[in-house]
Order: sequence, then structure tokens, then C-alpha cells
Amino acid sequence: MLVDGLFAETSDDSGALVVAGRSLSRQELVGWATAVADDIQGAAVVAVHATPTVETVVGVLAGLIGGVPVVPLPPDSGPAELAHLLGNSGAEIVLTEQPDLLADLPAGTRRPAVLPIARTNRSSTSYPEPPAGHPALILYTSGTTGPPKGALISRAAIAADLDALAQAWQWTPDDTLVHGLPLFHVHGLVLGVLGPLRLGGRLVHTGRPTPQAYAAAGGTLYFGVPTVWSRISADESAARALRGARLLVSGSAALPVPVFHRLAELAGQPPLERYGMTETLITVSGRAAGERRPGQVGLPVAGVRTRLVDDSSAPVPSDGESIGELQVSGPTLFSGYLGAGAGAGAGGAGAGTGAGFDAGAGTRSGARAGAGTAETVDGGWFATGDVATIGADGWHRIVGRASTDLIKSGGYRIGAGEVEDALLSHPAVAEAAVVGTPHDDLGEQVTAYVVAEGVNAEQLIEFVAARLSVHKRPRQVHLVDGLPRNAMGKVAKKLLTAG
Ligand code: MCA
Ligand code: AMP
Repeated sequence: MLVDGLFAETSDDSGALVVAGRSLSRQELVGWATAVADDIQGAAVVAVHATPTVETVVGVLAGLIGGVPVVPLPPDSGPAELAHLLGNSGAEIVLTEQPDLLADLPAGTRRPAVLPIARTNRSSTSYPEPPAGHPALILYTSGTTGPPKGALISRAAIAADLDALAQAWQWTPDDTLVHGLPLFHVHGLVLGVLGPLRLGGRLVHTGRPTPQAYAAAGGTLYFGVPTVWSRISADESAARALRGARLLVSGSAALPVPVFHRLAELAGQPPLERYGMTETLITVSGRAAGERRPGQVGLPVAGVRTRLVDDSSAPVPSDGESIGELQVSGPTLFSGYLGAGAGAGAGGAGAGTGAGFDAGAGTRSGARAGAGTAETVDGGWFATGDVATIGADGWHRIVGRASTDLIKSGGYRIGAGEVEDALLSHPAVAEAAVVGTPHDDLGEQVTAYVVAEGVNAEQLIEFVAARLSVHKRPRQVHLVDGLPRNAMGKVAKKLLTAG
């Protein structure tokens, strides 16, 4: 058994993991990860430098085996981003193959110990299963303003979600899952790595999600964000190579309808769409055995309930036409944002566990690790910020986001405020407003409107790139004389893109 509770026992070693061309049997994986778990014992939180490698899988599994919450670090994080992730999470150890990873941290930043994952020793130490509400992962995700927030994802939430998806997608140990998604988000890490570890079967992680790599992998089950599916649908031979697959799954952003139809034609089936969030995991999905509808994301998965509300929190009818904010409830919800103060408990996920990460759950976490949920979870319902319709037959359509300040580019969630703050830290910049604008390949691109003197657009893009992950840098910067503001003095972002 890998880990009691969270991971299933597999009767043989067939379910190997292949990451970027390197293969590992389950037995090797567990022995290696347990040896790392032995070394991180006593840490409140461990960070894992989440490169697309076997080492990342080992590092994350080490935390799960040893009961130490894991913060995956995007490998292209800038120094200030790293400082925030490490400081905010209270990570005491960073697992990385890059010994100088923390060399450029700003002066005065607390430096966790750096440990390599690569090692020759293996271990068979047996660790007790932590409480179900204990945080397995702390996933940093962007809000509309400020730096990313750490969402506490419990072991119970992960287990509930993966089991619900196994049911919806008929996902079994006979499957070979193929994807090349980043290993620091729900899609690539929770579904894409912990999925096969819990449910059995083989994983082939392609390093990068290119059409050629997907075509060559020979899987039964494929995961991709819409940008990946769009690139595959534009590559006829890659798309045709997927004809042998059992199921193609799309999520993290809206799948363009033409891509749905093109894949139906070339790959012999359209992707099955599913919807989720870092804070809720995957809550709504099509069914492997059911119909696929372009532009719709399916029905709630087992254990999840959904509802629509209007601006005054009044119910909105499920008639397929009325639009409201989507709220979700169920055992897959997160336990709160790190450091948000003690909260009421996030419905099913945190319930009965003291919100998982407080002293009450018996962890070694420090005082800063209180999990607050009151801010976002009301009576067990989480307000997603997504605007949707629900049909009389239960099918959900995501219409868009309530706020223009959260951008989805290539499936990455990007807070406008974080990019604006980076731009404003340039001495020549007086004002900055960042919005998402339509982009054929990425869904949305990061576009900035900036009031500045003595600096050009390229210099500003490079300036942001030096501070934030690659996908957060603006693709386009418009230098303008002033920003339109409403009577309250707030930037009227809709006017920026209106014409
Ligand atoms: C990027 N580049 C740029 C700029 N931005 N160059 C100049 N100016 C810019 N502003 C560079 C990149 O560094 C890269 O260079 C090259 O352009 C191509 O970048 P890009 O077009 O972004 O393509 P890509 O690097 O191939 O990335 C596309 C991608 C990626 C593979 C689809 O966006 C991706 O992995 N997305 C997945 C995100 C994800 O997993 N989200 C899930 C969140 P070079 O080639 O030299 O490197 S979880 C979630 O949403 C919920 C739970 C859910 O429902 O799943
Ligand atoms: P993240 O926190 O990065 O997990 O992003 C979650 C957001 O991605 C959701 O709030 C939605 O706006 C968007 N999203 C995820 N899946 C879909 C989908 N299938 N269709 C449309 N939007 C989606």
C-alpha cells in the first residue's frame, strides 16, 4: 500500500510512472519517496520545486507519506514570488535539485533548508495516515488583487474528488493517463499525478504538452487545457493519432466550440469537458458513458451540489437561460486560505477536523497556519466567481467570470492586481491597468495599459518577466496618456477594451 487512505493498493507493479522519458515502478517510487519522507520529518511545511520531473513526483509523495503539507513551487517563479510562497506558507524545507534556487531571494527573507530529492538510499518506514482533514497540499492561486493565496487542500478532498472522477470517467487501473501539464496546479498534479497514484494505472507525463508528445504516448486517457486541445486539433496527424484513446478530457478554461467539433472529426471523439477550481477541485463534468455537449461542462460529480444565485444572493432558476453566480458545495472543497484566520469549516472537507491545519488536528504547524473559510464559504457553499446557467436537466454552461480582474491564459489563472503591482514597481510607471483580452491560442492574453515616461513596452514586459512567472507577463503593453476612471476613482477596465 502506498499510503493508507489516500492511495490505493496495487496488486502488481504495472502502474509505472514515466515523466519526461524517465520511468519508475511504484515500488521504486514508494521506497524513494519514503526515504525523502524520513528526512523531512518534523517540518511544518515542505516546498517542492515543481519541475516536470520524476523528482517532483517523489518530493510531493514524500510529503504525503510523511504527513507534511506540500507547497509546489512553479519552477519559473521569480525571486519575489518565491519569497512570498516560502514566507507565506512557512515552508521549512525546500526540496529541489537546484542547490542555488534560493540564491536570489530578496535580502532579509527567511531561508528554508534546501534538500535534494535525488538520493540512492530507499526506506520502508511505515508512517501513520494523518487525519483526513489534514492538508495534503497548499496550492497558491491568484486573487483579483495582491499576491497569490495558499489554498489548503485536505487529503479527504483529494480522495473524494478522485473517486468521483473515477466514477464519472470510468477511470480504472487499466488506463494509461497521458498529459504534460504543470505539476503545481490541481489539473496536472492532483488529477494528473495523484489520480493515477490513487486509482492505479500507468502515467505518462510528456514533460511539455505538445501535440507530437501526446500523439506518440499511446494512452487511453488524455488530459489537456483548451490551448493544448486547440494545438492538437490544428495538427491533423497528432489528432488522428489519438483515435485509439478511450477518453480525452478538457478543463481549466472554456473549450472553443470549433475545437470540440474538429477533434470529434479527427480524433473520433470530442473532448469530455469538466469544470473546477483550485478551491473546489473538479466539481462538474461530463460522463464517459454519457453525451458530450459543446460549450457545456456537464453535471455535478458524485457528492457535489451546485446552485446559482443573483447579486442579492437570491436563487436563480435552473432553466438553461437564467444567469447567476455558480456556488458549489460538497466534500471536494478546500479548507480555507492559509493565514486567513480561524473559520467555520468548509462544509464537508474541513468539517470535523478542526479545519485541518490548526493545532487541533495534531500537526506541527506554526501559529500562522490557521485555516479560515468564513471569508469564502457560507453555510458550506463556496462562491466560485464564475457566472453560469444550469439547465432543467442539470447540465452546466460557464458563461464567464464575474470579475474582469481574474484572467485565464493557457489555463493559468492570473490576477490582474499582481501584474499591476509588478508594473507599478517600475520607477517610470505612474498608473497601470491589466485586463484579459481574447487570444486565439491562449483563450485570453494578459494585456496592460500603462501610463509611464521614458520606458517602452518591451522593457516593461521584460521588467515583469524578471519578477513573475512567464505566463503572467503581459503579451501586449499599451502606453496611454491616462486611464479611464469612474466617479469613485476606480479604473473603468471595460472602457479600456471597449473600442
Ligand atoms: C510567453 N512567452 C512570451 C510571453 N509569454 N514571450 C514574449 N512575451 C510574452 N508575453 C514565451 C514563453 O516563454 C515560451 O517560450 C513561448 O512564448 C510560448 O509560450 P506560450 O504561448 O505560453 O506557450 P507554452 O509555453 O507552450 O504554454 C502553453 C501551455 C501552458 C502549454 C498550454 O500555458 C500550460 O502549460 N498551461 C497549463 C496551465 C494549467 O495547468 N492550468 C491548470 C490550473 P519558450 O518556448 O522559449 O519557453 S488548475 C485549474 O484551472 C482548475 C482546477 C481546473 O479546472 O483544472
Ligand atoms: P484555477 O483556480 O486556476 O483552478 O481556475 C479556476 C477557474 O478556471 C474557474 O473559476 C473557471 O473560471 C475556469 N475553468 C475551469 N474549468 C473550466 C471549464 N471547463 N470551462 C470554463 N472555465 C473553466
